[in-house]
Amino acid sequence: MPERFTITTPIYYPNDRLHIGHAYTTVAADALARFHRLRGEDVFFVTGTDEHGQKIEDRAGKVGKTPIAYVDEIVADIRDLWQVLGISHDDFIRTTEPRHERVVQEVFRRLEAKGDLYLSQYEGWYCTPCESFWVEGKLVDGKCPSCGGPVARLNEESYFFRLSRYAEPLLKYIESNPEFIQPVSRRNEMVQFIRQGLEDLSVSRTSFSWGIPLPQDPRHIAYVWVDALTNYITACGYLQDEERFRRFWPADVHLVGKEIVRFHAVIWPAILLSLDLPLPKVVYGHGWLLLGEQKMSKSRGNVIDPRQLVQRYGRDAVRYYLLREVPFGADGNYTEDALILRTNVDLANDLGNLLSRTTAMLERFTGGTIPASGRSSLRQQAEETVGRVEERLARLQVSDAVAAVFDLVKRANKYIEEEAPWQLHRAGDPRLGDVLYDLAESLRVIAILLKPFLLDAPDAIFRQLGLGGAQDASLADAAWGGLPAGTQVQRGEPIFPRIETEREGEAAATKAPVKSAGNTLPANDEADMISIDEFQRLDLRVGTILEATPVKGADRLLQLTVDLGEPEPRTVVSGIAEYYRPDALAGTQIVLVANLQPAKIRGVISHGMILAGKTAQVLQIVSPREPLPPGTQIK
Ligand code: ME8
Repeated sequence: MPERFTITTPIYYPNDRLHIGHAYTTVAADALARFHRLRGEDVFFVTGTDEHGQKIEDRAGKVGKTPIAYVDEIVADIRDLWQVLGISHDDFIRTTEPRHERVVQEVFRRLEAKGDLYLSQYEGWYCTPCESFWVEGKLVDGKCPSCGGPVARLNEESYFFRLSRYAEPLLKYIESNPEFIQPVSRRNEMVQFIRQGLEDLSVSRTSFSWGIPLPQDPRHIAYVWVDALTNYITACGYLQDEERFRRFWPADVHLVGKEIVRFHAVIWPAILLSLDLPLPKVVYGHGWLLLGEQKMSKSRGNVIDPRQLVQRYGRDAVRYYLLREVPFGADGNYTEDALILRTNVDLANDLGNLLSRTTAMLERFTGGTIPASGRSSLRQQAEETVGRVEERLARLQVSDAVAAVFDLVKRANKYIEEEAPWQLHRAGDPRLGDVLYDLAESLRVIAILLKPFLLDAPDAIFRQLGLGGAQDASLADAAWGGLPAGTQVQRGEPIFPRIETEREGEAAATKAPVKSAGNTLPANDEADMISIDEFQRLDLRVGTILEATPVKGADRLLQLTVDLGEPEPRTVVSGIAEYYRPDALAGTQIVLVANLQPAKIRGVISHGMILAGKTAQVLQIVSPREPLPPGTQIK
């Protein structure tokens, strides 16, 4: 029997449309689920919706709908969103389903049978957006300590769960299972919280009706958090399919946002202890996506719609950004600029160019046939990358795992520069075959390792390598050497076209000198000025000089070989020989006018012109302040 892996997301409130904060958790859980499937494990990945409670009842009332009609619409929208993002959940649980209502009622019976349920009076505060009870002393300036929103005074009859009884057993459990609450900072918070002592928890309400009635007293409805947390065992088959339940429970990972770790790492395990059920292996509380300084949240209304981003940039770009940008566990700022930059640099430039350069060189040098390989220079790094991805995902370091794959992408790009296959080709060097095989095989391994994270790119890479789709490839197939010699590559479209932004126009505008009274700068005549459109006709790009050699019979000229991120480097003739020694130029970054008509200079065809500043004494090549990927456009 294969190993099994159970992973859950929070079940989201369908009180409003979801935003990229929810997509963040769900895409991360999806990546982990896909990774374990890639390893051949039997995965159970569950997400769903938390549909009861006062918040939903109030919200539905406000728009004149019944709660169920209200949530039905939003739940349909949520299911559609997960489809748009390619989420591969095995179950979608709604707390309004009969299978769940039965389990919640039985849980209440069992808590009572255990002596953990008693009737009393709740007097204190309630935060409806968080669906949380608070004692006076915990409020901050009279507001909810979790979301900062207003709280309401409650005074009603309620059943209580003897949470206080479980403080000691919980502390012991946390101590002997250091993996249980992650990251460590959240574990420390929880330990501190429990050490202060746990009060019994109010677990029923009588002042509204949208929820599951307690079997022992139907005037009371189950506190929505007890209802919601129970979803995890319902989905695994508790009290319905004991065999399935034994197989999939306890969950390996409850992935949640940091604000609800308390419910998952204190209340939920206490309930499970009372039910004599095993506790989840890991509760991981990740950080927040912020918009400016603030948490993106439905109640604040400062939200970004993931669907729009997918429409604009594609699902792989959005998934990549969510998985890669913020170190998993920490908070991070969302900006669309960062999404565009990630896409252009990592996906279009690094990954996309590696594929297009590799397939272009194969077409040119071998007629598109994957050559046989003798010695490999990338094998070791590729093998280490597989290990690194496994090890990082085992520790739920999702962004670091993605970064490990892109380190291999970068290494392969560097390898092209180092080995200069076009020179090997020119020289008839037999190492050409080894180098080209290395590149194509690395791409195959990269595509497999990307399968948990990206959905379309791995297939596209496989197809361009002549391997059909990537859907059947498993992690075992990432072993080096799986690409058969003789395979015919099929060069295709760029897998990630660069995203051109509307702001290009603005950037160009800032380059125009500002005319003002008393301006001492040389003022341009209107007639001398060019329009943005004219400026934009210039294709200025960053390049890296690979090699510089003197041009025979011309003292002032150097012949440069420049990497512009294209399949083959460019030859450029430049009048800088009096200022730079050829051997000092390799590795220097330059700015090239890339769409200049080719010109023959002293018998050498020059494809472009590099920019430099010149005074009477010196000449300085224009370089970006910090290195940029070859091919980066200057705007
Ligand atoms: O809390 N950044 O549901 P919810 C990162 N129904 N993640 C975010 C986020 C942000 N800005 N905003 C939301 C509930 N999330 C309960 C859960 S579970 C038994 C019941 C994600 O709709 C994150 O995972 O308020 C957070 O914990 C969850 O959405 C809250 O979703």
